[in-house]
Amino acid sequence: MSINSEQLRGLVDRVDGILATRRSLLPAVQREVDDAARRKSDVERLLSLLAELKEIEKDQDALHRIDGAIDDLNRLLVSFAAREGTLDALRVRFSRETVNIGVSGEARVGKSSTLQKFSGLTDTQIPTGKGLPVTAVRSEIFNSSDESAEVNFRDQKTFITEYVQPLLAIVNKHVDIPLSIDTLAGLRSADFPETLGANVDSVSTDSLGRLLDAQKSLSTYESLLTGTVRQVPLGDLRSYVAYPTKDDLDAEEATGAPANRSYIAVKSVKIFCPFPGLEGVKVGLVDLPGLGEIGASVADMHLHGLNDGVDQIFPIMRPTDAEGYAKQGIASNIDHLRRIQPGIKRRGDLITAGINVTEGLSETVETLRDDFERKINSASYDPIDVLEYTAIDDTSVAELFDTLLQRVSDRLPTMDQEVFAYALASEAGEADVTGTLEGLNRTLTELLRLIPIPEALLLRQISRIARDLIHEYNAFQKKLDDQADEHSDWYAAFDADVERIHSRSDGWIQDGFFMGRDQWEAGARGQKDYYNWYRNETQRLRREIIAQYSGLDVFYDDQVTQFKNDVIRIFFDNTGELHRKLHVNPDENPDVVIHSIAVEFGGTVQDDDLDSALELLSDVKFSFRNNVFLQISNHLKELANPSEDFELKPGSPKHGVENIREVLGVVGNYEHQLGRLRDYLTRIATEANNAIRNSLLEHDDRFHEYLSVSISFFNDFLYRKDEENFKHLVIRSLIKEYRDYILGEDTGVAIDSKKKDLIDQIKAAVQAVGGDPLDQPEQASGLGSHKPRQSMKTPKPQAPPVSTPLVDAKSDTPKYDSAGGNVLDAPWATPLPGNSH
Ligand SMILES: Nc1nc2c(ncn2[C@@H]2O[C@H](COP(=O)(O)OP(=O)(O)OP(=O)(O)O)[C@@H](O)[C@H]2O)c(=O)[nH]1
Ligand SMILES: [Mg+2]
Repeated sequence: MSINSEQLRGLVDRVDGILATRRSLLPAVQREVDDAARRKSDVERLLSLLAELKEIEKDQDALHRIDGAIDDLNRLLVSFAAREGTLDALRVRFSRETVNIGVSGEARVGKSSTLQKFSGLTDTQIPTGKGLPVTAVRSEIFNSSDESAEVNFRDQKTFITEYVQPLLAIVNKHVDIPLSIDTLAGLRSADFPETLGANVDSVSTDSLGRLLDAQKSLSTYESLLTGTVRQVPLGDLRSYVAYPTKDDLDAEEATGAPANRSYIAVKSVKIFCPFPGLEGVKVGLVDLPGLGEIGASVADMHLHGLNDGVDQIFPIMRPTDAEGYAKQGIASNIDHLRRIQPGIKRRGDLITAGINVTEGLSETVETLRDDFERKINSASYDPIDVLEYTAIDDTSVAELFDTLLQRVSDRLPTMDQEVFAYALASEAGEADVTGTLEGLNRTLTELLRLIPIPEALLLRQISRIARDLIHEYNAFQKKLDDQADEHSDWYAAFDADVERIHSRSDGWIQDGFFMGRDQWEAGARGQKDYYNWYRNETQRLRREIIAQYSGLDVFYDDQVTQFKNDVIRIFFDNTGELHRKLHVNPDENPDVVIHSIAVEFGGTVQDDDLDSALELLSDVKFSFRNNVFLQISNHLKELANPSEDFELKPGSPKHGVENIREVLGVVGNYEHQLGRLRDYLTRIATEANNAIRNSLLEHDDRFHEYLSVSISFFNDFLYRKDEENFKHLVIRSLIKEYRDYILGEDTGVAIDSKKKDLIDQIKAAVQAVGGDPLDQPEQASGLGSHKPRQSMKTPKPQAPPVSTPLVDAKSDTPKYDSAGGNVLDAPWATPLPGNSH
C-alpha cells in the first residue's frame, strides 16, 4: 500500500492512541487477576487443611460433613480457575502490542490479497493464488522490524481429536458402519469409502476429501505432529500454510507419490516482518482459510483464532458476474461471527463487512448489498455495516484500512470495557463465594461440637454454670423477699395515682354518684321502693369504685414485665452466647421470649421441670381486679350488703341511729326521703373510697410477696426440687446442644486440642478468604435442628382466677352476696406451681 509520510504519521498516531487507551485498563485487570489468584490459593490452602482434618477424624458424621465441604470448595476452585483464565485472556488482550484486524469469508474472495495489498507483503508471507483454495491455516502477521516465522504444530493426540474426529463424525453420518479413529495407525489403516453415495451435501464431501488427503499424505506431515512451536525460514512458509497447488495435485495423480500436506500438522502460524511503507504502525493481521463448504467444526477451529486475538473482524464477500446474493455460506459465517467475543454488546462495533468489487460487476455488487441488508441486517437491531472496496487497488485498500482503523479507535474503548465487565460478571459471583464460605463455617462449627469433651472437663463446666445460675437465682429471690418488706421507688408514682383516683372518685360520688346530679335525681324520682333501690345503688357504687381503681393495673404490668426480664436475663447472663443462638432481644416482650425458648428447649433439652418453670414464669400476672381487690374487699363490704342501721353523726340535729328501711319506707315526704337517701349513699361510698385509698397507701396489695413467691416456685422447678436433674439433664443437654455458644471457643476448654487447633486454623483461613470476619455464632443457625416435642404448649393466656371475682363490675345484675369480704387461701389469680401442675 502506498501512502505518503503524512498519512503514515496519522496512521501511527491513531494506532498508538488506541493502544495507549487500552493499556490504561491493565491495572484494573491486574488487580482482578491478583485477587482471583489469591483467592484460589486461599481455597487451595483450605482444602489442604481440610484434608489434614479428614485424616485425624474418625467420626463418620464428621467425615461426611468434611467431604461435603471439600466438594463445595472444589467447585469454588473451578470457578476461581475459570475466572483466572478469563482474566488472563483479558490481560493479554489489554497488553497487546498491536491492533489486530482479522479477515474471514468464503474461499477465493480475496482475503489474502486484501491483506497483502494493505501490508505490502508478498506471496512469501501471505500466499494467494488463482483457482484452487490457497490459505490452509490461520496466520497472524505482525508489522515488526525483525523477521521471523513461528509454526505451531499439533501433537498426535490433538490432531486426532481436533482435526480427524470432527471430520469423521460428518462422514460417519453417511455410512452403515461408522468408523472410529483414535490413533495415527487408525487413520493409516482406516477403510474410508471412495464416495458417500448420491445426494450428499458439499460439507460431507469436503470432509471425506480432507480425511482421504490426510490418510494418503500422512507420511509428509507425520513427523511434524510434535506439539511444539518451531521457527521456520520465511521462504519455507508456504509449504506449511498453503494447500497443494494445481501442479502439485497433477504430479500426485501422475506419480502416485503423495503431495506435501504439511499444513495438516499445523495449528497456526505467527509471522513477524516489516510491512513496507507502514513503518511504526503497530498492526497485526489475521488471515483465515476460506470458510464455506467446510464442516462447522472446521469453521469453528479457524474462527477460534478470532476470539481473543482480534479487535476488528472483516468478513469479505465477492460477487461474480453470475452470482450477486448473500449465499448460505455468507449468512452462516456472519451468524458464527455474531457469537464471537460474547462480552461485546454491539456486533456492529466488532464486525464490518466488505464487498470486494471486481471491475464491471457493479450490478451484482448492488444485488449482493441489497440481499445482505435483507437477509442479514433487516432482522437484527444490531446491523453490520458493509463497505465496498477493490482488493487489487492500492488506494481503495488504503482507504478501507483507514476506515477500519477509525472505527477501531472510535469503538474499542467501549468494547474493551464491555469485555471486562463481562469477564467479571461471568464467573464465581460474590454470592457463591460468600455462600460457600458461610456453609463451610457452619460445618466447622458443627465439627467443633462433634468433638467429645472429656467427662471430667464437662463436669467442671456443668458445675460452674449450675453453680452460677443457682447463685444468681437465689440472690434474686432474696432481693424480692426483701422488697416485699420495703417500699420501692415505683410506689411514689403508684401513690400519686391512688390519690388521683381517690379524689376523682370522690368528686363523682358527690356529683350524682357517678351519674351526674340531675340524672341521678331524675332516676330516683321514678322509684317506687326506695329501700330496695338504695340497696341496688350501693351495689352499683361498689362496681364503679372498683372500676376506677382498676386503672392501677399498668403499674403491676410494668413490674411483672421487669420481673420476667430479670429472670430471663439471669439465665442468659450465665449461658455464654446462647442468647445469640436463640435470637433473644432484650426489648422484646418477655412472654414472646419465654415462648420461643420453651419451644426451643422443648426440642433440645426435653426436661419437664424446665418446661414447668418456664410455663410458670409465663403465667405470672398480677391485676387489680383479681388480686388487690381481694385484699381490700373488706372495705367494700358495706356497699355489698349495707346494714339497715345508719349512725347519725354527732352534731347533726338528730342523734343516735336511724333505721334506713324505716326512713325510706315512709310514704309521703318525698324530698326528705331523697335527702336521706343521698346522705346514706354519700357516706357509705365515701367511706369505702377512703378506706380503699388508705389501704392501698399502706401497700398491703401483697404484690411483692406475689413476685417473691413466684420466683421461689420458679427456682423450685428449675433446680431446688432436683438439683442433680438440673445439672445432669438440663445443663448437660444445654452444653451438648449449644456448646460453641455456651462455652465459646476461647474458654480454654482443652478438648481434642489437635483437632480443635486445626478447625480453628481453618476457621481463620475461611475468614481470610471471605475478607470480612464472619460472625460465627450468628451464622451457625443450622444447629440443634431437632423438632420441638409435641407436648410443648404455647403460652396460655392468663389462667382462670382461682375464684370467680366477687363482683363483676360490668354485670347488670347486682348480687347480694353477704360473703363480700371472703378471704381466700390462695390469694393470687395466677395459679402458682402446685395449682396447675
Ligand atoms: N481482478 C480481481 N482479482 C482479484 C480481486 N481480489 C482477488 N482477486 C484474485 O482472486 C484470487 C484469489 O485471491 P486470494 O486473495 O488468494 O483469495 P482468498 O480469499 O485468500 O482465498 P483462500 O485463501 O483460498 O480462501 C487471486 O488470484 C487474486 O488475485 C479483485 O478485486 N479483482
Ligand atoms: Mg487466502
